[in-house]
Amino acid sequence: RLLLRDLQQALDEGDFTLHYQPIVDMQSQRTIKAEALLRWQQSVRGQVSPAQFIPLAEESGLIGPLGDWVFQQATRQLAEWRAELDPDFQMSVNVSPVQLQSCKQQAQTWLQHLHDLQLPSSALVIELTESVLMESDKETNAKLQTLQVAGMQLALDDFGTGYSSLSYLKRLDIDYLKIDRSFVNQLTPGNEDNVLCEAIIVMAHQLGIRVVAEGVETQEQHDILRAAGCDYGQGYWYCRPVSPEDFGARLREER
Ligand code: G
Ligand code: G
Ligand code: MN
Ligand code: NA
Repeated sequence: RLLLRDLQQALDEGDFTLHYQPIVDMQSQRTIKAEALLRWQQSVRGQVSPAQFIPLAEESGLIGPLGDWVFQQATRQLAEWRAELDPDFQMSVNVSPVQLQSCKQQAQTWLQHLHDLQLPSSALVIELTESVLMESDKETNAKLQTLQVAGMQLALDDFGTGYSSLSYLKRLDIDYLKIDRSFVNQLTPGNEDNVLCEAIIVMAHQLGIRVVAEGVETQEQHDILRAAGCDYGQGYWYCRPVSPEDFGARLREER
């Protein structure tokens, strides 16, 4: 059984790492952003997925310090890549709704941190799941608005899996919508289900929202999405989540 003690210890001893997965421009297939993904290599269990330990971190309050660590690590890496390889590079970070709710000064803390790194807020994309929008209280909305006014961008993750409502998209002024990989999986030429992805893309564009397709695993899926006007792609067909060293090497090769 996964224990809070193990998580706390992992944080104290530096056993968490971040891997990065490319987000590519569908037209040029250039890597223009990365999503930071948390990894935990545990001595006894091996790799433990965030899907397993994030809920425990949320229940216990450890999501605060853990989320801070992710933010600091990802932004430091971003500053390095922007300075060395691409001044326009962007980083996407997953943020738990509980993390947003638990820290009163979250927006200010993040903005100050970016300022210290001399990073413009627009270099950062915060990925939220629909649960944030569904349950969001006044305070959470105010925090998100503060971040957006400062230039930070918001992405709605796993789109299509929850109780999606486009009214949320408008209300929060979402910048990116990430089509969940369960939809992208189904894409095959001539399949009637393709209209789902196509409709999402058209609607998003009409609302001024750009679209990222997640879980692109085949060239066929890439071609269908590209033809449908999808802006960005992410998935094993382009590249798996990789270590910072491997990601840097990939960027260097592309640039
Ligand atoms: O890459 P992977 O299969 O491990 O991701 C599983 C889930 O964990 C995904 O839903 C992803 O959004 C989430 N996740 C990955 N990294 C982080 C993180 O740093 N913070 C939070 N809150 N969730 C994360
Ligand atoms: O929920 P979120 O979208 O943040 O999580 C991203 C998750 O998707 C990570 O666990 C990442 O490892 C995984 N992932 C990325 N690309 C692919 C893909 O092409 N196929 C599958 N099955 N998973 C992917
Ligand atoms: Mn995500
Ligand atoms: Na997702």
